[in-house]
Amino acid sequence: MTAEYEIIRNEYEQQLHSHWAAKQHDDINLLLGAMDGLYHHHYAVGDFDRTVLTVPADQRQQLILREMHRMESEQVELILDGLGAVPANARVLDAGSGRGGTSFILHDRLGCRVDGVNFCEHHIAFSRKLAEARGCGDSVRFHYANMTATGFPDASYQYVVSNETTMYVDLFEAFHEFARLLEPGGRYVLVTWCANDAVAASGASPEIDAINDHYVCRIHPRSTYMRALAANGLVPSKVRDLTAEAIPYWELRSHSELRTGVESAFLQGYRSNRLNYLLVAAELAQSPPRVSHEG
Ligand code: GPP
Ligand code: MG
Repeated sequence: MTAEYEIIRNEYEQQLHSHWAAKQHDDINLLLGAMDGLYHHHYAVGDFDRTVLTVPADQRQQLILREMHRMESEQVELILDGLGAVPANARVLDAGSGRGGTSFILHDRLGCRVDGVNFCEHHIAFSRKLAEARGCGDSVRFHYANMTATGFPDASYQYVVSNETTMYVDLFEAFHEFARLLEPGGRYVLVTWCANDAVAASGASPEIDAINDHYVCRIHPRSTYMRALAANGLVPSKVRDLTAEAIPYWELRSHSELRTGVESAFLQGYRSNRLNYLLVAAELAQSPPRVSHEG
C-alpha cells in the first residue's frame, strides 16, 4: 500500500467504515470464533444436526453455537472446491478478509500465501494478531486497504476469492480491480448472496431492503454479477445456485439467543427464491476487456 491510494473514498464507504468500526463486540462472531481461533463473517450451507434442538435447554444454546461455527468453517469448502488444485507457491488475495477465518483455512489447507484486504482497522489488528499466534504471520498477511483499489501490482496473484463481501462494492469496479490483480488464466472464486432478478424485477424485495438496512450493504442482482464478470474478461467455469442449501443455517440461527433480528429476512428471501446464495468460479481471459463502470 502506498499513501497515494485513498482507502475511504466516498460517503457510502465512510458510512460502511463507521458501521464496522462500531462492531467491535459482535458476540455472535466473537463467541463462535473463540472456539478455535477461526473468526468468520459469512454464513453457511448444508443441514445442521437437528438433535441440537431437542437437547435439554441448559445445554442447547452452547450446542447451537458450536453447530453454527462448524457450519461456517465448513462453508469455506465451497471456496476450496471453486479454487481446485492450488500450488503451494501460489498467491491468493482474500478480498474483504474480515477477522481472517477464510484466509487461515485457505492457508492451512493449501499451504499458499494469502493476502487479506479489509478496510476495518480493528479487524486488521485482530487478524494480524491471530496470524502471529497461529505462526503463519509471514504467509498470511492482512492489509488495511480498499478491495476495489488495493494499490497492489498488476498480475501479482494467481487466485482471488471473496467470501460474502461483494454486496459492499460496485461490481464493475471490484471485478476490474480483481482482473487487474490476476495473472491471465488466474481464477476468481466468489460466494455471495444476491437478488434473483429472474423472479423479482430489478431485484427489489422487502427482505432484501431489510438485509441492506441491517448490514449497510447493497445486494446486487444476479445478472449484474454475470455482466460485471464478462465485462472484465472473467469467464465463469462454475456457477452453483446454493439457495436451498443456505436455508438451514438461518433456521438454526433463529433458535440462538444470539440471533440478531436479520434471520427472518434471510429465511424469507431464500424460501421465496427472491434472494439467492451463489458460488461462481471464473478464469481471467488471456487478453481481457476492462470495464470499471457500467456502460
Ligand atoms: C456478515 O457476516 C457479513 C457481511 C455483511 C459481509 C462482509 C463482511 C466483512 C467483514 C467484509 P457477520 O458474521 O459479520 O454477520 P453477523 O454478525 O450477523 O453474524
Ligand atoms: Mg456471523
